[in-house]
Amino acid sequence: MGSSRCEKRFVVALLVLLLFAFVNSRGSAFTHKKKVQMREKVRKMFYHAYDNYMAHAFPHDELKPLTKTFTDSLSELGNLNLEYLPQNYNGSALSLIESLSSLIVLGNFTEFERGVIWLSENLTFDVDARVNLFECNIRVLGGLISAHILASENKSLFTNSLYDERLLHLAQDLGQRFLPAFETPTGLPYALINLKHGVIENETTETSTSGCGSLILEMGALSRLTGDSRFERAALRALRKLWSMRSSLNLLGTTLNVLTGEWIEYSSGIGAGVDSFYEYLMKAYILFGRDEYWDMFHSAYLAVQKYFRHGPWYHEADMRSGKATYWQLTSLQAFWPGLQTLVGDISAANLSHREFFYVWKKYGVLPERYLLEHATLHPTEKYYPLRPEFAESTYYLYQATKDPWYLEVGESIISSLNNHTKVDGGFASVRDVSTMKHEDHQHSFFLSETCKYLYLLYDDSFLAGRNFVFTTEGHPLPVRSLWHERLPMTYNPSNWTSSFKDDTKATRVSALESQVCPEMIYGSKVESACHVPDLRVNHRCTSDAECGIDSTNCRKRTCSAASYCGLWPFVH
Ligand code: DMJ
Repeated sequence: MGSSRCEKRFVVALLVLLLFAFVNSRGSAFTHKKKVQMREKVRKMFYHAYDNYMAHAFPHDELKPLTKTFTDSLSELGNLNLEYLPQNYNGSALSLIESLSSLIVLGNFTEFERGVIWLSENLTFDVDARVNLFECNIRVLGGLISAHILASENKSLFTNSLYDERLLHLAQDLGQRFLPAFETPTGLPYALINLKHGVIENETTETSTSGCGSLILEMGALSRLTGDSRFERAALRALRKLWSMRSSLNLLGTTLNVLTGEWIEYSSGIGAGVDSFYEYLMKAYILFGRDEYWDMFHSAYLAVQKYFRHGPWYHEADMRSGKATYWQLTSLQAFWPGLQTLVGDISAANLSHREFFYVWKKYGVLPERYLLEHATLHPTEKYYPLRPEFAESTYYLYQATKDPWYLEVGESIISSLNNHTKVDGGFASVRDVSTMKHEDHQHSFFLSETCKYLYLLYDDSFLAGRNFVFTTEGHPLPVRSLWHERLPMTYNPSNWTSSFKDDTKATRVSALESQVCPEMIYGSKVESACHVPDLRVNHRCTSDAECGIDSTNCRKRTCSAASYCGLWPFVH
């Protein structure tokens, strides 16, 4: 009996040792060499996409990788009737504009310079093309502004000529062409604008929350760079109007009428039609330091956590009642853990990120829509158009925690993309994730976002010593004290969560934690975001005392038998 107990102890000790060895080997699985290999894989992916675009589609907007032809998608986004386009229209080199900041992140200044010179000499917005204001803002205006800043910072590297600020002039010209869209009684902009003629007669008056509520980063940056305040004023007026339309629950709908300021679709979530609205409130606060943005974001964030969140998932709800409407996961929602990481709500981010990864693994890539109640694909929205959101969140979570598990997730994303979407002529969208049948389209955000976030996951030297905010299209904008009304003390690399490189030094602080965590009194009710991170960034623990407080329901997390903090159910 005594010896068998001893044997058991020995076996247990051995198992513990093996587990330790396994955990350590997982931790060290990503050696520097492996990171370099992964980075090089992503580099190859980017150039496979970029070179094919340049060979078969440039200067048109996007590549059709199966037929090695092109699509002028920017105008098509807003202009279903192609007869609006002039006959000799050659597109707006959209994928080149989108690639510029990625080329700098990859360290290819020569190709960046070539692109800047070509655009400076050839790009014009004086075309009779009807474009989607939001898409044109995040892709073209954002791409040009970011590239202008990067070109100005690296002026001395230009070999063939001096950088003459031409990208900024182009951005200013484009911004001016946007302004007529804002001339509505509400200040909410039309969704579509003709670049040459302004708002056309009988233009649709319907737009989305993200369409009119996420213009402030690019328009604000344009005003700061040019000294012309009209752009920022227009975007801010629209944002304030939109915020004033929130319900008493601090929720917004998805679509609205720009002339009357009335909601059309009352159901909303954190995905399509709304996503970047939340993102831009938080990022505008970081970029411009205005408390107004933080106040809006804070209220909106609490409302999302309260009415949309169900465990790690986010469903949709009616803005008036807060009652759940659609129980669906959408691919666009996958940006949310990244945004939560910026806020410092790491454990909530980690939980959701794991669920997105579960669905990613189930299908090989993320389907556009997934029915949570039935754990199945949506009957029609089964596609995966090379979206970046899941890679983006993986990048943010790795930056904040340095947990090598996220590097493994990145590896899995990279192999899925290479296995399922790489074709001879570039990277093709997936039409149906259950068959992996392709669609002839390489979206420009694959170049500006998907590849960029994956590259930064393994090599973030571009960011060394600098603070950048990435726009919703992945274009970096520097956080400048000159643009700031008040530099947030917490947005400082030394006390930001990204500095937690060493597990033993981790402390329970998070970016902007002081503003997320305090209790707020609404009437007599105490409401709180109450997030306290777990002691260790990898959520490992030896006792309950090392676990934090869950941000959604404010319940204390406990340490499981497997030494992991979580909201574990009681086992009787
Ligand atoms: C991108 O254009 C942007 O990330 C946008 O905010 C959402 N959709 C695509 C990528 O999926």
